Amino acid sequence: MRAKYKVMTNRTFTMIKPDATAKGHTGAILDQIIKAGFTIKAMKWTKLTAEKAGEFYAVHKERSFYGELVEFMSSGNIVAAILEKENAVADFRKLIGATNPAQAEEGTIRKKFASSVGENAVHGSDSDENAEIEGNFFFSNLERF
Ligand code: FUP
Repeated sequence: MRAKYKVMTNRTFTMIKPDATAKGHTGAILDQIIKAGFTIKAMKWTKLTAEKAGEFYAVHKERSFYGELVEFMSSGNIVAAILEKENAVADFRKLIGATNPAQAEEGTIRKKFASSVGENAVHGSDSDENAEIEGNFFFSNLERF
């Protein structure tokens, strides 16, 4: 494989979701992310249209919760960010905890700040490939440092 096609393994992508921004948890969540050793490479405070939320979660199009997910993700402000750390994808998934906060480990971001499986405070990429795709969805090359 030539170097230019190599997907970076030290970056992930996150969103602080509308439930968490509305409840005023943005600062506390960012603080926990930074204290866990992640460096912010790109970040923006924004809001998804239903169309853009649908596009981001297109992989879930056939799932029963897709409509609700799109409605929720376009219901308020989000913070989108690219994060860097060694083993970023796996370490970040560990930091945020299980999709369903009821099953998330004590101390994880979802355990502390999420209220349900649908409104679960944060997103974290599930692979290096998706981290790259999702980061590109929100950020141009001029917006990452
Ligand atoms: P995760 O990777 O932990 O964010 O979880 P998934 O990719 O499986 O799901 C993406 C989003 O779909 C979740 F964050 C919330 C929503 N979802 C539901 O609303 N209900 C479910 O049963 C599963 C996921």
